[in-house]
Amino acid sequence: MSTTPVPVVWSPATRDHDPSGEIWIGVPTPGGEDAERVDAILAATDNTAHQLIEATAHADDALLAVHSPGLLAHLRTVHDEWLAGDYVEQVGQDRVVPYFFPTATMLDGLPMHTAAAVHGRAGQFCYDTMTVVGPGTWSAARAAVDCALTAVDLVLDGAPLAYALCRPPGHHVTRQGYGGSCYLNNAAVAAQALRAAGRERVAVLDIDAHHGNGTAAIFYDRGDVSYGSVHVDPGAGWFPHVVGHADETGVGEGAGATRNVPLTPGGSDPEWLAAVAELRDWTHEAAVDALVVSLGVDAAADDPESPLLVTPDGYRDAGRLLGGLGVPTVAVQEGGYHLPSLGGLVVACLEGLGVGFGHAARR
Ligand code: SP5
Ligand code: ZN
Repeated sequence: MSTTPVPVVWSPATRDHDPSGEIWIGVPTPGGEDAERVDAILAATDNTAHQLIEATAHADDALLAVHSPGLLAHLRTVHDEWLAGDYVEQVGQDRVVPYFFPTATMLDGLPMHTAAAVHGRAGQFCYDTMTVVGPGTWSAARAAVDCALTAVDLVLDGAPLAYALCRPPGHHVTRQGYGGSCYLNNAAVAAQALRAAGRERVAVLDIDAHHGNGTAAIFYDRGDVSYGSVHVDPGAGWFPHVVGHADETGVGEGAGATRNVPLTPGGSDPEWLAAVAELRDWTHEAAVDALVVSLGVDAAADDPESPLLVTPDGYRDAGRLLGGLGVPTVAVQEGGYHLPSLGGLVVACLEGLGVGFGHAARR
């Protein structure tokens, strides 16, 4: 068996984002999507099984292929505008936190003008109160995209598997809306970049505990990029609440190219791995040229953000199942918030993924 290490693409700038908490159900809470996550994952890698590679800067093309110019401009400038708007002095808030959301129900058919006030504009792009923007948010989110695109380059250059240590995560970001602790959709950018490089059919398989509503929405009407996800059932009350149900299967050319497998809270390895196997078989039938794995490890038993009870062995087995597709694979970090176990879970999944490609297995 080969001992080729798995490339782990990271960037020091992914530490720049410091949400300093989140507003949840109206209450400031500690959050959990913190910079320490990057170091927890780095600390679990070793230089036999993994090769650390620093991300290289990539142009905005791939980003503009999945996000609106308006969203990118907003994220790039909104914190500076917030500082200029005197909110720190007036209300003591140095993070961009929306309070007003121009939803379809609010507009009720009226044409929308862009809000003049920054505090009125934030909710045009951000759909929750948890996903705040601070001074380093753009730098980190943009660096996470560079991690994903550098991992794509490695796979296009022949690596069977590359892992992007993206932080902040991305799968909740739609074409022009961010939320769920995510700002730019790293996995969607990676999938689109693989398509742009000539891979005819790409699958995104999302094993984060939450439904990746952003990725699902971006590719919902497309047949060339399929989206499959196992996640805690939004119908049982979990984020993202209104989407991620099993009856969402795609539209138009994308009909049949979306598959959601919602799980009952409390589900553990047997149920979760059965769902991963179902997604694997479904993807196999689609004969894809490349795979993007949205690798969230918040389905783990210790994780504070989900009621699923997956074990490290479960994550290793999930990696094995997906690695068994034998398709060039970019794994992109999504959620996972329990710092003591986070790195081990990621490494276990990568180990399983690598087995499918003849990487060294350690157990
Ligand atoms: C990428 C990802 O995993 N996003 C998860 C977003 C879901 N968060 C919704 C629930 C927020 C509750 N947070 C309570 C904070 C206690 N630390
Ligand atoms: Zn999640």
